[in-house]
Amino acid sequence: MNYVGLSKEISYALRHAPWEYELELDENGAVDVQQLIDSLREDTKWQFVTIKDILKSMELSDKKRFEIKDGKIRALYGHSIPQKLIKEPQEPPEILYHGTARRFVESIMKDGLLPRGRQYVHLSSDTATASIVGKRRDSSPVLLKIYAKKAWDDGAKFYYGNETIWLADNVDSKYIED
Ligand code: HQG
Repeated sequence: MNYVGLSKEISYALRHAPWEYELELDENGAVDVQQLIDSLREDTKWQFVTIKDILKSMELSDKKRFEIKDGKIRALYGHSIPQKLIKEPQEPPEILYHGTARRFVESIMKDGLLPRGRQYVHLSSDTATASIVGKRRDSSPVLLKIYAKKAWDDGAKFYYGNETIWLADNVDSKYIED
């Protein structure tokens, strides 16, 4: 079983294109695991996929991308679907980080962090995670320091993703340090 491939396909289905899988996400972005399995099985590549394979791919994964609860599975972050998911704002840590490419920094320091293709801006709780995120786009990424608690105190909304990822609607450049 190609566990990385399975994780990528589930990410695509739950974050970006549930309709391609005839899945309807609830207001939290969750769907019955069995429905997801039935849908994946229509593809010969995943015709024998089981819940055990999904659990194994989550266990082997470098990141905590999904959560399974009460028979339902959801992506914890990364969504681009038009349906805005319900998330409860939560007070963030004092400082968060954002790893990005050098070529984006000027624009970010001017316009702030914008969600771009996704529903939320993605922030990291530690520099190691931010560095991994940034390296997807630049071999020497820039780690921006985000004064998250200050932004929260001023009314900006933050949302918990997982132990290392926080989400925000956007981040004004006055809370960002290059
Ligand atoms: C940039 C992966 C110019 C921003 C990762 C980023 C993460 C701006 C890019 C998760 C900008 C958007 C999300 C502005 C933001 N001007 N550039 N004003 N505002 N940007 O992929 O945070 O492996 O949507 O810096 O690890 O890179 O898929 O966001 O470079 O956790 O599970 O616009 O996706 O997780 O890129 O990554 P993305 P991201 P997975």
